[in-house]
Amino acid sequence: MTRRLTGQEREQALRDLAGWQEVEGRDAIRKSFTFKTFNQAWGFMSRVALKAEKMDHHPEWFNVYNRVDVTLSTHEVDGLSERDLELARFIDTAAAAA
Ligand code: H2B
Repeated sequence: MTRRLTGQEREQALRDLAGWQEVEGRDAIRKSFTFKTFNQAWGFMSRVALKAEKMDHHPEWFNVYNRVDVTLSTHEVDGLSERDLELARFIDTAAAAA
């Protein structure tokens, strides 16, 4: 059962996740990643896509050349859930490995 994070849980999560910010006017988090090349950005997106399919939890994202802007939220609860935090942690690991 997925549930929406409490205010306290959200604050703690944002302290733990470096570079992730709250989206204004929406219960969601976002982070922008910049790589050296499109190839690296695409490789990163491919790894995240496979994880997203496995989790059945998908990012909202926007790519221009070497930049990928990622927004995470859980539609099911209309806000942030533990699933977003799990995906965010994976995304940070994938970005660091790119
Ligand atoms: N992704 C995200 N980010 N939030 C969801 O609530 C969600 C999802 N739900 N991916 C999944 C798919 C749901 O629509 C399917 C039917 O399992």
